[in-house]
Amino acid sequence: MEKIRIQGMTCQHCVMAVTKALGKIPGLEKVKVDLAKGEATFANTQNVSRAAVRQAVEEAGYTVAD
Ligand SMILES: [Cu+2]
Repeated sequence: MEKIRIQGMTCQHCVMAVTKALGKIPGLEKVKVDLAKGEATFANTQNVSRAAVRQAVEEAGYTVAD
């Protein structure tokens, strides 16, 4: 599993939005977003680049923290 830190999530709607954004990326599976920790974990089955993951999160309106 890979883990990213996400900034800007404040409620379950944010969690849903990020979960949906990541879930749309082919090759990302088992997406789980943790609001309290500000983290998303997922199985990256197709070597999706960090940049692509970051872009999806940012398009949903949130920020990936390195
Ligand atoms: Cu929210």
